[in-house]
Amino acid sequence: MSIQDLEKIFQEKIDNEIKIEPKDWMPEAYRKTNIRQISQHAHSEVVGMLPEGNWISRAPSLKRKAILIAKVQDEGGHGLYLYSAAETLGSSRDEMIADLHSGKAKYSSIFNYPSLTWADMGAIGWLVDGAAILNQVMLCRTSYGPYARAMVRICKEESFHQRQGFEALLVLSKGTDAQKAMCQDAINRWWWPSLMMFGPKDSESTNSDQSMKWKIKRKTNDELRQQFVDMIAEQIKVLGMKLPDDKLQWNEERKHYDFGEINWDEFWNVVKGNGPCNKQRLAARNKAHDEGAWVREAAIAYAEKSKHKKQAAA
Ligand code: BYC
Repeated sequence: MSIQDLEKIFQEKIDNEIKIEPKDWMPEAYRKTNIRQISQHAHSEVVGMLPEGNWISRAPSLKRKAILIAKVQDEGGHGLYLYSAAETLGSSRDEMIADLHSGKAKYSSIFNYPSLTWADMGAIGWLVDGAAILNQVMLCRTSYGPYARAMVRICKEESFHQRQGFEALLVLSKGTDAQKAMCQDAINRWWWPSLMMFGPKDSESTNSDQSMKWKIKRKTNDELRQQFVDMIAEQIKVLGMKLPDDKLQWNEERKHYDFGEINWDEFWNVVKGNGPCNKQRLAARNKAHDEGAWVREAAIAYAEKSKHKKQAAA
């Protein structure tokens, strides 16, 4: 078959909402874009365990600790499904992890901010997982089959993550003056970085056009960000707190909330590795990887031993 025929079949599948599967022919750029996005997503899940992991030993009750452990474990699991999905495109896990650890690969900007108080656990669940879930519900319909299927399970778990975060903040918002202040302070610090999670403005987004055409992305960065603002601007009323944006206002004509300008210099600075915690996060990942070397070596040795035993018995 000629390359034109293969491209035609590929495009027809995309147009007819038929998923692209690992063994199907696909343009090299489609493969690369998926490897890029899925591996960045996997890295975000794994690095995303760090700001919350930091609070497991300091959770205020046994119940909160159990919930937080479950959430952080879920994130590790999400990373694993996503690395597996990226591997189906021909990239090895070792390669992807090496790129993360060397600082070459990107991961979500949000995880380069520090988690300073217990209220940050609520704010991360409500705002960060809230932003993640809007983006990820769309990805359940992404055109690459293994990625779309991984997202279905991930979304179910993210939905629990968001609710637990909101509930943790709700308790603080009804607490003492100090607890209320801690809740407001966490919202103030996490709001703008959460908006940055959706990526640059559409006019600056280098990958969006092509990814929308290939149905890898179903909504643009700005569309999802607006959807998030509209959702949170209503939910915050239940908490009786304020979003740190004087320009936030319902626009009757647009039927959306208007909001202030994001600090894009801050965003790009964090993406380029100069955020408050970039170095700390990569150091923690590298340390965990080095300290886990013996587990990987033991697993390989065990697999070899089992293989020899089977061969000897045959
Ligand atoms: N941070 O052309 P654009 C979670 C990069 S974790 C850093 O719009 P695209 C959770 C972008 O990569 C949730 N970099 O890109 C875990 C591109 O650079 P390259 C993570 C960013 O890919 C634990 C350049 O900027 N979710 O749920 O079309 C606890 C231009 O951008 C960011 C995902 O990963 C950023 N925020 O759109 C709690 C979802 N934004 O690669 C929660 C999957 C942009 O060309 N990913 N860049 O060098 C996506 O949906 C898309 O990749 C994005 C960006 C919407 C993020």
